Amino acid sequence: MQITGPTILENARLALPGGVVAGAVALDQGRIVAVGDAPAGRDWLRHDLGGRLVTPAPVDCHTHIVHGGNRAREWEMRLQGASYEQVARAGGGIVSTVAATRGASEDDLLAQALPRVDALIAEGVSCLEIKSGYGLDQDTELRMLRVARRIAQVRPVRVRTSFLGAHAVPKGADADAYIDDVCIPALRAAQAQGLVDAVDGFCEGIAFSVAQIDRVFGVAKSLGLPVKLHAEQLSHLGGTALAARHRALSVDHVEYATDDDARLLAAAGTVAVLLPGAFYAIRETQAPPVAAFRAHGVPMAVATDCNPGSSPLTSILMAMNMACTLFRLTPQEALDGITTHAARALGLADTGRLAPGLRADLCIWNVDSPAELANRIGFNPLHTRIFGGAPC
Ligand code: DI6
Ligand code: FE
Repeated sequence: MQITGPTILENARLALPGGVVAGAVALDQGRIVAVGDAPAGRDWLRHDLGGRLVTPAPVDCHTHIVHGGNRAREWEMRLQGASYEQVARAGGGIVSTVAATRGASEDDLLAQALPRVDALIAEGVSCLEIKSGYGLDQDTELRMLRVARRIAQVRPVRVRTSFLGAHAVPKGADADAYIDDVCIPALRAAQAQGLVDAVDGFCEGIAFSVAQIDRVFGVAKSLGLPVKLHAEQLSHLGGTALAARHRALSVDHVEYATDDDARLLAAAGTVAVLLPGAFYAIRETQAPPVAAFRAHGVPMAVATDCNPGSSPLTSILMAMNMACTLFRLTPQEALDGITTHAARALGLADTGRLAPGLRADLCIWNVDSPAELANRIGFNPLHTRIFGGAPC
């Protein structure tokens, strides 16, 4: 498909938040300029989409896609019966990826990440969030963030970075000393170099306490950076309430969140990011409180959590499928979750919806409905990806 000037994509099914309508979408100069009825006048280039579904391009709002090595061996251990927490406490888990990441150069890390990035782009993803957190020392945390920024220079995709120094306690370190002497100084250095868009943490028994994360968030605030948090993934520790108090962009995982947590999130305007790939891969049995999120009006995003341990997933369509099958989201909720609410989880107001004035980041699919998009497993019905107005 060619888009050389003002263009109308007509005879389409348009996925709007809440439902699908028949109509057209008009693009000009990299922006969406009309949705619904095709504008008249002007010389528009016209493409008949033959009734295909047009959605906002997916946004993967939670990934650890930059990392060294893999954890296939640990997966084999877990297949023999070890739990994710047992493997972590035995020196596997996040800290084993830390060793592989520290040992990799910037070019190595980029080369390892790109095939995963390409898999997401092939499914239409236009924007991805990338976290640090496998360095746990200043050099490596900054190296990961530089690689994340480079990805947006070598591929047609936007990248939002999150500093995740508070991801795990390095082997042999004291958690409090690590936060004060390594994590916070690294955050300040990364921010000074323009490498950080948001600050994240892992609030969990095998990671950091509410008080420790609170210190990191205090520094984020003083630097003018928004926050987000891995919270209530394996147990209920109170991270969600902390994040709501800091008006976080998102809380992520939230399997063990409560009805009270949902109320706090709604009041704070914080997005709940559901990560069904991690739920699946670690054989979690407690599903997030979707009914409470719905009842209180908490926006639910869906993402891959692409990482080598708890969610070795590089398919946003599979994340959609799993959110429906495992968490019983409707396909429409799952689609809103990988578009509108995912953009909001990154604080992005210029993408994630089909609306005039937004960036022309959209996908044309060889399907009729969100259900058809989410239903098949391992099948990619992408017809055309349009990124900032350009098919690519
Ligand atoms: N929760 C997760 O699911 C990932 N990080 C986190 O805090 C797991 C990362 C890993 O297992 O390497
Ligand atoms: Fe994660």
